[in-house]
Parts: sequence; structure tokens; C-alpha cells
Amino acid sequence: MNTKKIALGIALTFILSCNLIAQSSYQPSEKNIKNREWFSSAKFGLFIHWGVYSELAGGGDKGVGEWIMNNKKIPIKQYEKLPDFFNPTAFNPAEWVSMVKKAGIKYITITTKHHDGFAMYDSKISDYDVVKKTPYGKDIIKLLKDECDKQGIKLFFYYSQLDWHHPDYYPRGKSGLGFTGRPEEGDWNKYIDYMNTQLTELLTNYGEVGGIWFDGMWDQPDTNWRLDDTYSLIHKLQNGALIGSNHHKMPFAGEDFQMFERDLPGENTMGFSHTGAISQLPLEMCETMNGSWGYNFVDTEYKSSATLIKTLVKAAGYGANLLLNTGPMPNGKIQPENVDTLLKIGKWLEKYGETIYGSSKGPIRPSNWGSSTEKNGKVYLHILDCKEENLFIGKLPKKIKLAKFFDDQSVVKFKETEFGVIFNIPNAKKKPIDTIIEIKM
Ligand code: FHN
Repeated sequence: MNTKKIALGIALTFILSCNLIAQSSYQPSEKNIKNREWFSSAKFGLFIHWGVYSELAGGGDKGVGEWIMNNKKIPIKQYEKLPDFFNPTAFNPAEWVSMVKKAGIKYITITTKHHDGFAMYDSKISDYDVVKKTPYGKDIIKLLKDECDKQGIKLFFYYSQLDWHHPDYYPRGKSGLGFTGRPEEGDWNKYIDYMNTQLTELLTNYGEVGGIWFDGMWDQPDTNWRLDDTYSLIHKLQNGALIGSNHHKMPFAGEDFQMFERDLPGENTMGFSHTGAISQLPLEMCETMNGSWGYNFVDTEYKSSATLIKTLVKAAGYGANLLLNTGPMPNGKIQPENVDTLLKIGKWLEKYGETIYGSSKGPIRPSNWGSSTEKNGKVYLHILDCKEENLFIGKLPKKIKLAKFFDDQSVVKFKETEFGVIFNIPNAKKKPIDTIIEIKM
């Protein structure tokens, strides 16, 4: 090895180790901590998966939306024709955001670029975006952000690190293989630089954002993603922005919240959360309304509003937010079935939101019968499933002073034993979705 190479090696090792030090010593700014608190109290967000893939509407296969390029093996050359037909003239951001507010939703997370690599905003470093490639020609993200600012809704940006379109996303990971038509070569570092430039655009041209929601690292978990460069760049550009990454692992240094895909924290029914571990960071679970993220017109297995309210309540019992997804249609409208469900959830929240928003996880861990939340010295038991008239829950940390049904404020009978508490819940007092007991201790 010549001296030049040795010097380069030393320099690289130094840069890398500096990065590692910087990552592990990440200190969130005051603003970031405040935003984390806000985030934890928000409890309900809307996830939006929208891109040119919505035109293909899943191609007749349930569960497929934004993955259609990969699943149907559509080469880049063909997929690149989709933007020519993307013209969502019925997109009305004011209508979206008003609906969101009515539904009791506190923030939106929208796909700025999904795995297909197509940017839904005006990117300067790439031509592959909604402004330059579609007849619509307008910056969707800007239109939505302006409206969110107007109506006081925080906007988070989903950004896919995985990219089936960019030639330098090489070496390849587990998806986007064999069909794209990209040459089997590329410069990984160039790709990361490209990604960081796009993130810089997103964090400088749209005002203050809630944060960045990363996805796709699971495509190649052992690659050097230069996370430190990316995370420190984001926190430098907007020190209040929260970073979360859907890598399905415990959060890495530099991240501000932990997310769980289609599972409550600590559960792994979907096989995504490889670690059952829950961190001390703010938590969020995301869920679909049918079985697809992007618009899918044959996937009509919609979860009912009751089911989704129960999910929201259980998530809150873990101290986690629910980020509930909708895949808008190619004309720019949100599916009416989804609007209907969201507004029903909003109606429920109008009445019971006091026990959810701003709460932290309660003293009793969620289980089959329901969950508990806590706020301003009160514990709320959310009874979601109880066939009997007596419900036994575990031990509470203190003695109960008073227990009342939240709905009519009538007193609840209970018995404290050395093993836990038994509540008497007459059938006549039960509510179809959630019977809430308010406890003062
Ligand atoms: O592959 C994506 C998928 O399309 C979707 O965006 C979800 C949302 O959590 N995340 C990925 C799978 O883990």
C-alpha cells in the first residue's frame, strides 16, 4: 500500500469515528424536546401515501399500491410514462385539511418520495418530480404545507431512503431487483449525497416541518447509510424537526421517536418489529384502513371506525400515537369510505378526546379487556371488551378514592384486593366501543 492510500485510510477512519461520536452524543435541542412533548400529546395523525402509483390503483391485487412497480416488475422506462397521466385536478388541500381537523387529527405525514423514487414536490436536483413531469405541474407538498400552516396542522415528510429509480442506489438491496433496467453499477455515496440534497430542499423550501419519517433502510440493513451525515444535516437545518425511521429496530442515535408498523408497541403480529423492545422516546404506530397504503380499488376490506378507535385507545394505553393511513385517488380526492371512517372517529373524539389527547400511558398495561391512560391526576380505564359484569384488573399503584363512569359521572362500585381491583360494570352502563371509567387515587 502506498503512503497516499494509507493517509486516505487514516483520514476516512477519522471521519467515520467522528461521525460515530457525533451520533452517539446527539443532544436534542430545547425546541426538539418541546416538539417531542407536543408529538406525544397529539395522539392521532393522518398518514398519506400518494404518488403516481395511485393511477394503477393496485393493478387488481389487494395489498398492492405504492409497491406496484416492484410487484408487477415494471421497468423504469415504462413506469416513467405514469407521470404523463397524473393530473389530480380535484386535489383541494383546504378540503383535506378541514376534514383532518374535523376528524380530530393533529398532524399529517405525507410521502414526499416513495420507493419508486418519484418526488411529489419541486426538486431541483432531479427532474423526476411532479412539477416537471406531470400535466398537473404544481408542487403538491407546497400546496399542502401552505394549507396546513393556514389551518394549524403540523406536516411531517415521509422520505424513502430506498429508491427503485435512482441509478446510484447500488449495491441493491432486497427489492427493485432485476426488472428496473438500471445498469448493474452505481456509486452509493453519490446516492446518499443526492438523498441529502433532496432532504435539504425539503427542509429549506417549505418552512418549519414537523419532522422526517424515514422508510426503506430495511432494504439493506447492513449498508453504510451515513446516518450521521443525514441526521446531523436535518437537525442543523431545523433543530426542532423530529426524526423517526421505520427500520423496524430500536431507534438509532439521532432519532427522536420510535415507530411500529401495523402493530402496537412491543407486538410483532406482522413480522416487521424484529425487536419487541420499546424505547423511552415518543412512540407512534402506523396502520392502514384496508390492507393497502397506496390507493387500491379492489381492497375493500375496510376496518370499521369502531375497530380503529379501539386501536387508537390501545395505542394511547402504550403512550403511543396512531398514524392512520389513507391512499388518495389519482384525481386528488381522499376515498369517500376513508373520509366517512375518519369523521366517525372524529365524532367519538369530540366526546372522549379528553381521555386521549395529552394523556400518557396509564398504570395498567393494555391487554385483552382494554387499556388505561392518565392525565391531570386522573386514570382512565378504557374497557373495550368485557362480557362479564365484573372486571378484574391488576394492581393500581395507589388506593382508589373515587371511580365514576366517564359518560354520566355515576359512581362505579369496585373492590380492592391484594391482587388487584374488581370493578362492577352493569351491562346497562356498557358502551358499544369503549366504556370509560375515570379514577381518582
Ligand atoms: O414498503 C413500505 C410501505 O410501502 C409503506 O410505506 C410502509 C408504511 O409503514 N412502510 C414500508 C414497509 O415497511
